[in-house]
Amino acid sequence: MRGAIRGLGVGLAVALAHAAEPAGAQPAGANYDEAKVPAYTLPDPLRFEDGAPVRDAADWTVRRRAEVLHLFETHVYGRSPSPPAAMRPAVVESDPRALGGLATRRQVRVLLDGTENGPAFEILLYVPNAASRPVPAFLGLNFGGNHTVHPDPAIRLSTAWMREGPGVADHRATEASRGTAAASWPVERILDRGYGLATVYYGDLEPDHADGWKDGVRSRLGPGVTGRFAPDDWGAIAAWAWGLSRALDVLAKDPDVDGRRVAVIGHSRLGKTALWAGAEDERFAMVVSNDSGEGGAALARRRFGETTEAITKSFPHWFCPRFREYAGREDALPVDQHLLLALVAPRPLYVASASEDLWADPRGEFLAARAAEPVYRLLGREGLGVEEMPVPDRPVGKTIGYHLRRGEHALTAYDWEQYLDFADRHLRRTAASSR
Ligand code: GTR
Repeated sequence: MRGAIRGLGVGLAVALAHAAEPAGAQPAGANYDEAKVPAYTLPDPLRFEDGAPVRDAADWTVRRRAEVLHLFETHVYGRSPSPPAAMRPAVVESDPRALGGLATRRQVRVLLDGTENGPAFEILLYVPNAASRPVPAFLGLNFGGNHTVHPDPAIRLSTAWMREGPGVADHRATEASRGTAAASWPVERILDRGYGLATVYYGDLEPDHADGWKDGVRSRLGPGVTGRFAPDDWGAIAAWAWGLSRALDVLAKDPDVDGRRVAVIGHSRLGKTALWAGAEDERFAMVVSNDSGEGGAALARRRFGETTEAITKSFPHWFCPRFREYAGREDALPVDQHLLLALVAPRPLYVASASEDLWADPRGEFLAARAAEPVYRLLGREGLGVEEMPVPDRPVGKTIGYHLRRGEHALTAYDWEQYLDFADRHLRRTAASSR
């Protein structure tokens, strides 16, 4: 660890010197030495595929943005289907005095083909009772079932397939798993700050394993029913992101939620998912990526920590089949992750890293945010506004926010506090905007 510091840019050297706790054991066989990061050239966000310059906001908004989106669809995440016409939400539980009166709780089962036994997912929604409605809200997928985000006994226990873990028996959730992820979901704090919170179990959309597509929306709704996926058929990340957009369809019709002020958030693989959802769906008013790493906010060309080879080997189902062709050939990629971040522009974007999470390449996440800035500026927004990577626990940024939290790979109360402050800056109704 110490040796590696020599090759670092000044900013990160300072950052890591400050955070000099030894990083938790990072997966072996990866490069964690900045000095070994190969030279690379990033695709220019402000140049069309044919080499012509993107001259102004209209050029970006009308043509270049669509070009970049198409490249991610056909080379990284895959093409997703349009919303199902027969989709129908059904409120299965609600209580106006949940959490001791702090919130209104609603649980909505979204029937994707309109039938009770068809593909479906469940939204758990909390709306603060003290705030004037409709409220801005955060929407995020969870890893272990809605019942894990809070010990509230009224949350319906998920009956979907679960990865083995605490409180899970034979891939089914048990009562013992209630509230086990509460540390990542400070529900009362979010409500106290005047925001609603909506969450969905990502496994409702597709169980997260190589054959998960057989039980998920990819086989029950879109192409790929046979399992022979075309090179640009949607992967699991695209399926989870598609689910976030379907959840937004429902929230946008909820009288208590302001559908124009919904922030999409995700941690790690669900951070990659939140970024793709925000890139594809411009209805999301703000996008938050927490420690998303490779295939998320981190630049692939740096080959630092997890690489395209490693991720497509470990999780072949996450991306479209064509993405595997770039394993070890990152320079041949027609995109890199700064372009994914640029697709969120001019909307507020927050990228966060953790100092010990080298597998996710914190510096690569910061550099991608910085490299997306020219698009924000072209669209009249200040982006990060800093050149150097900040030291730990010192958030920076304007319309692009960034922090390097001291510590491990996790979504913590500290991270949420920064996202709530950022949302206050960008989503709060000002006197002018509420007219
Ligand atoms: C790791 C994976 C990362 C990240 C992480 C997570 O196994 O290599 O890309 O997605 O999982 O989602 O927790």
